[in-house]
Amino acid sequence: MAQFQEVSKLSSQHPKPPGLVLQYGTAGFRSNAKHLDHAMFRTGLLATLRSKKTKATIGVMVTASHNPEEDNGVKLIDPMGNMVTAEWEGYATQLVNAEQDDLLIVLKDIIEKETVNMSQEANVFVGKDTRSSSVSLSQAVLDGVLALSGHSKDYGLVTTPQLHYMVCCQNTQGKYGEPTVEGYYRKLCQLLYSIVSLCVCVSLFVCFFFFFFFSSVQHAIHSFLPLHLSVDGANGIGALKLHEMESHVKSELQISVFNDGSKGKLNYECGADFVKMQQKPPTGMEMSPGERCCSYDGDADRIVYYYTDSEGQFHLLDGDKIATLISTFLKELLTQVGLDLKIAVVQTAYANGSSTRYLEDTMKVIVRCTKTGVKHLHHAAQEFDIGVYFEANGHGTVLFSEVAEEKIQLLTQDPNTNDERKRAAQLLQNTINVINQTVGDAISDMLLIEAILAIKGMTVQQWDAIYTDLPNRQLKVKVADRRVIDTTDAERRAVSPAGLQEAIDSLVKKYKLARSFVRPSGTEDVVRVYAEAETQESADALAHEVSLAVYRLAGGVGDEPKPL
Ligand code: G16
Repeated sequence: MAQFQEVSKLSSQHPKPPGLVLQYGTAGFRSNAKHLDHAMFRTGLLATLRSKKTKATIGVMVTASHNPEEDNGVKLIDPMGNMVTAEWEGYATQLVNAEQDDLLIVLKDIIEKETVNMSQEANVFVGKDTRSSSVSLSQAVLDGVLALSGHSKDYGLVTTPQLHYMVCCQNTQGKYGEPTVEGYYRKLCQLLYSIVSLCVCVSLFVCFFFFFFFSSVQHAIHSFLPLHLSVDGANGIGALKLHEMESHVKSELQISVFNDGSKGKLNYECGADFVKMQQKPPTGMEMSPGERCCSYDGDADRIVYYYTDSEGQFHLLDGDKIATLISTFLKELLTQVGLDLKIAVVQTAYANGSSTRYLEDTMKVIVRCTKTGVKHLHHAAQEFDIGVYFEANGHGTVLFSEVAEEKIQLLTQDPNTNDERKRAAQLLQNTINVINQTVGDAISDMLLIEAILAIKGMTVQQWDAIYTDLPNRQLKVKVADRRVIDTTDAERRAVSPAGLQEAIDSLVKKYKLARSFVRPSGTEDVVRVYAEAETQESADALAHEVSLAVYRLAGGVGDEPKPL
């Protein structure tokens, strides 16, 4: 077949280094950029097959997100904007790791297994982050699509969630929105405006003091706005996109962007991952006491908030605090509209114990725990009418079932609904629209959080005070082969190597309110160690002791972990 001849010809321009094996990790392939050219070309091939199979547009995002500048990676996006299925992750692994001479055999094998109709048209959307290596790597993806005669659309520099959004818009024939970056801003920003306007109306409605104080709604809006926020763009794509978005929200939200890529290095001492792991502000950020700030990661799919108090102490509001704020808000609105919808929060083992206790005991919402990786959380969240999912690292969003969306929409149109209920339903409807339901999205999450804080008249300090985090610490340990660690129970217990879990159990017993687990990272060549305890000293000591156990029992390399 002529198509396969083209694959052979073009793949020789993107040859696989013999013997190199890449693992499909937590969010796709990720490695030093110099190992990835063949992987990108072959991902282009696979995306084309997936598009033919599903008769829909597929997305390929070239990014290594929170990893250092020299790394790169690829995320594959399925028709509804979610991650590809586990089965296709398996095909991706086979295709990317096939030696050069076996490529066609593996390709044909996938076509046969999936009964892909090769005469079906294919469409692939491609995007990239700001890494210098992303230019040639995204070209390799486009070459892969071309080799199988697929059509591609190169969106160039976009955030990962923007590409997820485009794919979903395209495959829903515009029902989800317009598949352009402008369409994305319009959808998200208009809603911030309407949410904030509604907020003022609701405030006026419930608080007669304000009603008399402000002579008109118009006056009230202007007294209230604009909100102000400082954003650390991690020297990445998020900063570029915030500048692009500015004109859409300038009268509602004034954003000061730091680490915008004009001088600093991507993710270096900045960004959401740095802030969460180090529990300190990013460099390059000007912060005044009490001022609300947030950090994005390298592809703007994660966000964490923070502030410093008058004593200069740093306070982090991570994914757990974000999930709590959003689910509280949604639950209150559901009560106001009188809808009995099942709401749940999905977390991972990294969720702070205090957050889980607060959600279960005080808020009385269902809490689920899954393995790390948004694909797992997304899947679990789909089981509920409203599924709020957030990893502690700030990666998350909210999913509404079709039934939930329909019920809410019906209420906004029901002539028998009283004004107060209708207003709450409208607010819920607007909230749905501001949320990027395809994947975690720093920009969308930020706009939602800003709107919620405005609506509730809440300061960042009040938000932070909803519950107090247990002190915690995350460390990384280098081992010869991190696959020696296998886990169970949503990664909360290690089943190998022998003796490791027993060692962790006895270390945990030494400290009050303590918990610890280890797991191999799916994005970096390290083992991650998490510990929490009653005091920071205990959490630090426990994390160090567990790191030592990993180093000794799982084949640590380099120097032994040192106490903090
Ligand atoms: C990716 C995944 C996240 C995960 C993170 C860390 O984030 O999308 O779900 O939490 O990696 O994963 P691991 O602990 O396995 O290294 P990102 O923002 O880097 O794409």
